[in-house]
Amino acid sequence: MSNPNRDFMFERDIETLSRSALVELQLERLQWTLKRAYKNVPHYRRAFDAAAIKPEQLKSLSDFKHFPFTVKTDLRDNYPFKMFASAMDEMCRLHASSGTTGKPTVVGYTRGDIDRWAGLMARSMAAAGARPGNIVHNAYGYGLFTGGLGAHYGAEKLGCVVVPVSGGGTERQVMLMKDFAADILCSTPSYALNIVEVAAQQGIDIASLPVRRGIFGAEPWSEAMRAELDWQLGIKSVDIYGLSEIMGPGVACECDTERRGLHGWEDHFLFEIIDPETLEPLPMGETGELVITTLTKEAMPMVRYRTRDITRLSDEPCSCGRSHVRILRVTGRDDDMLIIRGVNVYPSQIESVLVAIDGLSPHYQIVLKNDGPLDAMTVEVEVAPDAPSADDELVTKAGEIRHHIKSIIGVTCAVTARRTGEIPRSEGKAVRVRDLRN
Ligand code: DLL
Repeated sequence: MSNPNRDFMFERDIETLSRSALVELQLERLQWTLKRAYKNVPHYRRAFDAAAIKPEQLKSLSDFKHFPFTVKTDLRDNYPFKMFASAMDEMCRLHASSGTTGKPTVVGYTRGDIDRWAGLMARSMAAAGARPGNIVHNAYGYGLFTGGLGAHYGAEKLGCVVVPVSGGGTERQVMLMKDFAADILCSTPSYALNIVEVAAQQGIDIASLPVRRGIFGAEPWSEAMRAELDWQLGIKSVDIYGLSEIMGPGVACECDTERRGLHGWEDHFLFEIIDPETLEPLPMGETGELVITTLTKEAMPMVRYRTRDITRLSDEPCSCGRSHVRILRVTGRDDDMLIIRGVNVYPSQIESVLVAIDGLSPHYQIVLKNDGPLDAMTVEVEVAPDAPSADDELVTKAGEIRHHIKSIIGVTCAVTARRTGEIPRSEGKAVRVRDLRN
């Protein structure tokens, strides 16, 4: 007999649509999007005119490569509302992402956009193993960040009971997870680790609680971190991806059948991988920058948005039966890539090495400084609470870690082993890199 849980899908017909039907739907929706963008958004009209291309010239998906890209500075240049294709009285929500410098990036939604987003989050959460009636402990931040409200509306749409705790107040989170018997934990992976640690400090065996799935995203994390979270929490951790400019969380999500790559919802988005140097589209399976086009967004259509996220696509069939392409784990952004003595390194690669070493906690930070004309990197990592931590023992441990980083990633760096509590804890997206360069 088939397992009813495993076969559950939120929108089976769409999730299992044939490739040819998906392509046909994408073409129709892309033509609609391009026309709407050109007609309603002066930025797109200027950009298409400069590229000497009109929406009507898109006859098949292969014509799309002639359309211009959109980049983050386009959103900043059109701050706050000039990227909108809907009038304010047709809209119902604004979100914004803080950004490290200057003005935030503002995004807007119509009522229809919010409903479609809730549907895609419900689809994602169902793929991750959430079921109607489940209690969802939502520790993504509420507010301008899309994580909290995105997961909230999705969980409700799926028929779950949401506990809208947001981030922070970690001791109380542990109490609520236990007392309300949450089935599903939604948070950044780094905040989930914080919750694990605080539970241990309170003498609570978190692995014995009923929670059985973690839906983790909003920041890069490694397979090693997944193994750690699965084990510590006694759950299956699932990766969820999204970005404010495109919608928020739920652009893509892993299924709990394979947990190998995130199904990107192709009825609402068109995914491309480009070479970030030449800007040419790359064939299926090659690694490059993810470029996303929205196909159903009314308030803020995004045409060929350069995410800066580095990944690859896979069209290998998935045993869950979903036909939508898989986006492999995003290991970092090209603007997060560090070049240390000529070697390219992503923080998540350092994480993979650290999580695999005995006697360490998963709390780490990378500190960058100038070393003459070069960049110098120091990895600061905490030893596990029960590990030896006399001064000389920390020095020995640091030497061992340095050796592992050198032999696995090939980069020479300094390492400082720290005692419990010396690395700041995350309540949302973790700050993995402290950049002290001039
Ligand atoms: O982080 C939306 C989100 C909320 C996704 C909750 C998942 C869960 P932004 O704040 O606009 O939106 O940040 C988007 O975060 O371009 C990636 O660089 C990174 N990111 C998001 N999800 C993942 C992930 C939300 N699963 C930026 N793995 C994106 C790696 C991720 N990086």
